[in-house]
Amino acid sequence: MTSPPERLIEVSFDGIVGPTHNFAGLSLGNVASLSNESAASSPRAAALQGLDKMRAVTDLGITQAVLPPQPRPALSALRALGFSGADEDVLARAASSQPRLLRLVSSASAMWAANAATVAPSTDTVDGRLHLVPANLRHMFHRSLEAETTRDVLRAIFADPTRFAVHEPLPGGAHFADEGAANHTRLATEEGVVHLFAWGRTALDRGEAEPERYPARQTREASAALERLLSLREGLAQHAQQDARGIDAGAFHTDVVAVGNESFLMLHELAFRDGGVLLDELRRRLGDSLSLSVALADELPIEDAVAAYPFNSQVVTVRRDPLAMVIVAPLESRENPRARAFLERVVSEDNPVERVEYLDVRQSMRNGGGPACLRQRVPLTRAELGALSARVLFDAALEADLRAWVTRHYRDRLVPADLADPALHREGLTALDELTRLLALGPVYEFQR
Ligand code: SUG
Repeated sequence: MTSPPERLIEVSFDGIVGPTHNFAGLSLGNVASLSNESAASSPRAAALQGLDKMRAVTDLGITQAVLPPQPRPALSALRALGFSGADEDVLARAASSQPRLLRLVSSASAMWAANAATVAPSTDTVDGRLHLVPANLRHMFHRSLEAETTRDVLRAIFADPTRFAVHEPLPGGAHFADEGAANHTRLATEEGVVHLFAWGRTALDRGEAEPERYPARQTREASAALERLLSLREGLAQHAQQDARGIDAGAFHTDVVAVGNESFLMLHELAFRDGGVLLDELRRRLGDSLSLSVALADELPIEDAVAAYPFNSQVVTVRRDPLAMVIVAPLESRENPRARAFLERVVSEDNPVERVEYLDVRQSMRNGGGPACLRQRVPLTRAELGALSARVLFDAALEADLRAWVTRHYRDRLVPADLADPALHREGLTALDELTRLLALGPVYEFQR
């Protein structure tokens, strides 16, 4: 007789918001990013909102952890592009000749940890190790700068090679553009496990039904490569195309219009192309205990879903017996009557969802990142949890250290013109150097080597 598989503990790794958090209008197809371009930001408020969210999720009984920000402005990228001299000169030259480029290399976008990687837990893989593939984020220059540092950070945390495999980001250019877990959901019931991979366009073959107004970021070929690298056991993957109409309305990632947790999946009808066929297939594979909540466009127009982000919630399991879940949603979806009515309907239905908690992550939301964007889910066995390197698990002591650290180092107000200030760059290096010691991460950044 074989014993039942061990119950996994889902650890929520949130990206700590970086000291250059600002509104630069960088992401075509991301409505919030474009509409808030050049508004003043508050890096300090953003980072504290992130810590408040981690506290709220911890209080729900979830194991919470952190991922550090990345050094920005990324002078290494400016140097690679031919700007030379001392740090001050590199900054000054980039600021005067290509201010837009300075914005790109200054984004704190690594805060959206859902885009950091795609993960398969050890229960689902052929070699019984946890696999992580850092996302190459090739679709957008400012995000592509994250991949290598993310890999190094993940290798510092998931350091034990007998338990963890941290792969290289996918190679090449736009053909294998990968956005990480924003386009991936793991569903699990007593009857089975499905890794649902979503993609928006094809790279090698002629695609069909692709968006016209806004770009599709993830390719089908990238998702197929992820399935191979994650070393998933036979038959666990399911691939689906994002609905082009959703992308054209601003659902640049699947997690803007769909979220799943274990036996529960909530989605907008414009999340997937041929969504009905997909849901039938999921029911067939996962059985009757799979709960589905679908928002129809009549009830919740796609524009409201994109503006208020009810699907960019975290859905967390708060009790096992009987199974109970909580939706952690952004405040914006309480303020939007249709988004709120939809979430209330979900709570009222026969499914594991007990209630909704609304959180203020407005600084992140104004760049198109809700609660779900801010976290990477990593399902671990108890032994794997104990084998993490570095001090990344969020407890009262780490929380206090991080709050003090943010208050010490972060500016309260930033406008894009401040990005040229050499003092901002120095403040960032000092803060991050201190943070790596606080988190016992070792020298993960290039500037520390
Ligand atoms: O990639 N915004 C991010 C938001 C990512 C949200 N993540 C998930 N849905 N998982 C993006 O578009 C905007 C930055 C700016 O405009 O300053 C930005 O990069």
